Amino acid sequence: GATALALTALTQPAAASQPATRALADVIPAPVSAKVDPKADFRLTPSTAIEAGRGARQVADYLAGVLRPSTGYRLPVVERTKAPSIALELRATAQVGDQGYQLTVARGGVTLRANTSDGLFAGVQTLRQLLPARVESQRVQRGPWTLPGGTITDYPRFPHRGAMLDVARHFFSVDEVKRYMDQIAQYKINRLHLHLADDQGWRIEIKSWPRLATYGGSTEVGGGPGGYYTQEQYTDLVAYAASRHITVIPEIDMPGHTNAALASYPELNCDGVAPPLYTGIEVGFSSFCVDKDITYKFLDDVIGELAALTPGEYLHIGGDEAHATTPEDYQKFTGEVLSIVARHGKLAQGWHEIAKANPPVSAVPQFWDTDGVDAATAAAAAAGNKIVMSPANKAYLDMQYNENSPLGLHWAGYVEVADSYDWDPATAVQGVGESSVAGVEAPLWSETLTDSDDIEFMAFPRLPGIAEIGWSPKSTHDWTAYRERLAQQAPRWEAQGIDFYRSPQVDWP
Ligand code: TNX
Repeated sequence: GATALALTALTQPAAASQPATRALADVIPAPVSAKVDPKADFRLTPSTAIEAGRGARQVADYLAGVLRPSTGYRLPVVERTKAPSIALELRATAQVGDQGYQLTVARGGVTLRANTSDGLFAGVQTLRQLLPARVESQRVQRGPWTLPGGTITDYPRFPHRGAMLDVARHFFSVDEVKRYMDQIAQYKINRLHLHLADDQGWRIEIKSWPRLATYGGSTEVGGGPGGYYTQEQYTDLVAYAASRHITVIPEIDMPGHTNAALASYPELNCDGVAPPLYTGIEVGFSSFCVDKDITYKFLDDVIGELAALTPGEYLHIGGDEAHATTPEDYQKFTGEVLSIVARHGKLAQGWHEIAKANPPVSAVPQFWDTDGVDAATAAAAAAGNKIVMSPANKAYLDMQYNENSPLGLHWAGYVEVADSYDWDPATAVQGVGESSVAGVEAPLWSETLTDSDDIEFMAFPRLPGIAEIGWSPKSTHDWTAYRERLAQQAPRWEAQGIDFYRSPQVDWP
């Protein structure tokens, strides 16, 4: 049982590479400000409590859940205590906005303050990284559990810091998606964009058009069995994301990337003939039938059901690589889809091609190209639209690291860890300045990926760098310092069972 484990752990030597106390600013993403107080270290003990003020209970329970397995401490979550504690307080906190926090570590205890529970959750991720890496183990480890003294004041540069997972090319189970949510939340990623439909598969149950999932979801790249989420499973995923303070943005890609839907319902095709299911990796060959009324009835049903499953403000309407749709048809189609989304009370995100369709100012084009030039995206920014930055040669997690990488593609180039860290969202696209940037997103396309091991090998170590680019002040951006902070994440990933790429650009411990 737990006691036996605790005793075994006590007899194991601490890893030599892990210093007893971490440095206050050795966190990813780098904090806005860290004022060290070397006399104010705080040590967790078996009698430490977690104090949760009004509105802080959920984050406090999450923190306890992170700390209990490795410390073996009880860490009761209480409303008030005189015992030394980690206190989480939701209260007016200057400077940090609606996502930031202030964390003070003093001899007598730790105080984490924020204006919102999102801010408290972000602060908990910092607190967690300030403890020794073995805190991430699922088994009892030996202490000491010392937090470095001082105060961190921290808040994000951009509100939107996203990851995207392509569950269409290969299907990932509910548990695999939850695992990725847990991993990205550590780096203050607050959006998970799920690419739910593409040529190779439709992955969300739509009750009014059931064959989308049962037939359109029945295969994947390479011919495997595919799969789909029932609405109940999807709701569970959305709730799990919310518990990690992540908003899910569901994508139905269209008018291209739609073979799975076209294969499921012949009436959606201009010629009334359903194409076969597709298991290859070409893009740009499919299109919804822009001139048929049933296309818009279908989309109204699909978007209606998806909107009802989505507590977040945004639905993603895809719109990329519509090479089988004429420019005129694309304009017309995208205009219709944008109004359907609005009718269902949602705002639209879409790949940057949607900027060509006169989107409303609330729509968010997501830039994915590699050359940093797109006139329509620049015009949208000038009109007041916010842009999400995902330049493929920097932010695409499915690009191979080098020519020997066993997974990934390289159409946007090879993207080593330093490359993915070497860009600035405020200068990534000509004509789109800092104030037009909603944030960053790291897409992970899954043509070559089949399980969590594959996801982790591509996302780690690049995802933390994209997260830092989205969160940290530009003034902290420095590869030489970053690669050292990054190296220190490795024992944490090992303790979490994350199978990461040991890039030769980083001196891993
Ligand atoms: C391009 S860039 C795509 C996806 C592919 C990806 C592979 C963009 C919006 N679309 O359909 O999966 O490249 O890297």
